[in-house]
Amino acid sequence: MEIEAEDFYRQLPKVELHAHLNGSVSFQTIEKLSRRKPHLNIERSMTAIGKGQRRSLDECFEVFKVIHQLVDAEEEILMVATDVIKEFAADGVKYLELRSTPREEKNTGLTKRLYVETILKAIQQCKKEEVDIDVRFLVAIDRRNGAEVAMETVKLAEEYMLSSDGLVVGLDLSGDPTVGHGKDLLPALQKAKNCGLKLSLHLSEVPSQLEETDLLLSLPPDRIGHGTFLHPEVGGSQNLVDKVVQNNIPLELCLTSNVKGQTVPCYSNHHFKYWYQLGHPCVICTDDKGVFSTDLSQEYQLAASTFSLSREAVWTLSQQAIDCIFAPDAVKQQLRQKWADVQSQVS
Ligand code: 6MZ
Repeated sequence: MEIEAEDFYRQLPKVELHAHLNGSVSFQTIEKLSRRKPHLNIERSMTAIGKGQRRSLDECFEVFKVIHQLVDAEEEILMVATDVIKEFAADGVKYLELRSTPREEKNTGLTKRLYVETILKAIQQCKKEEVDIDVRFLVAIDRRNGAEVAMETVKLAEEYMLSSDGLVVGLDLSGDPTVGHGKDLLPALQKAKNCGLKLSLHLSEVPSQLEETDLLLSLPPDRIGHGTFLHPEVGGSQNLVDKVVQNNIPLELCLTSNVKGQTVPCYSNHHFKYWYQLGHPCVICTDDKGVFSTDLSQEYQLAASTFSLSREAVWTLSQQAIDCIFAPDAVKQQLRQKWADVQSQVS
């Protein structure tokens, strides 16, 4: 007898490669945080976009500001990071690359260094508790903060890449895509690449970034976040597609995030279809599971129902995500074994 769809997707072992820490905070954790700061008067609609609701991308970025107010001290970062890791594990995620922008908060004594160390502490704590998930960290650059901060962030990331026992594996470029230009950040990104940090860059999340995308593809990055407007059917270009294909750069695709943030009009118009049909490596991800009220099982299920993927195709999709992780080959081998073990149990 075939197992129920919901159980199938939850039991499917999964890889999550595009998850922003503060966008991934669940409602339960937000409630705990709100109780600590009742003066902020946080309501549900301020931190999460419910079913059927949409916002502009600008409004989404306002939501992150509210969450940042709730999460501005060491203790809160530790709580948020451990809760998020455990929630991903409960959803059947076996390997997670979490990303977050180091922040300093004068009021609470938080420094960027302490920020990174606290996330690493959460990862180590979960490991000690034998939570069944391998977690790595990508240090994020918020493009709004400009070239100087980007360079400082790269130095911090490099330092922790060398001292964190393999937990820091790379760098993320994110933040409001309508602010700033990638050319200013190129030296920092180039430095990161030269010192061995893997690069995941948000590219063409909004239209009219063709020149920036072309420039940043010349690095080239190791993975692309979103890439919504890369292909010619949505105003991108064949030249950009060719560069992505020739360099075999995997795309991290976040269906609900793009639909709720209105950069994609509906699920069936999602660019997953274009890249999947091309046979190009695509990894289904959540982006901000708290803000967009989703989880990775649901995202796989939505991709399957929208694009008529068989269970076998879904299984292959989750398995192929292993090839795109930033951790070394030995970790990929362990994960492949894990997938094989689960497959032999269910069949
Ligand atoms: C671009 C995004 C994003 O870093 O404080 N972020 N950047 N596009 C998106 N699409 C919706 N979603 C999240 O997590 C929140 C930060 O992640 C980035 C933004 O910089 C946001 O402030 P952290 O853990």
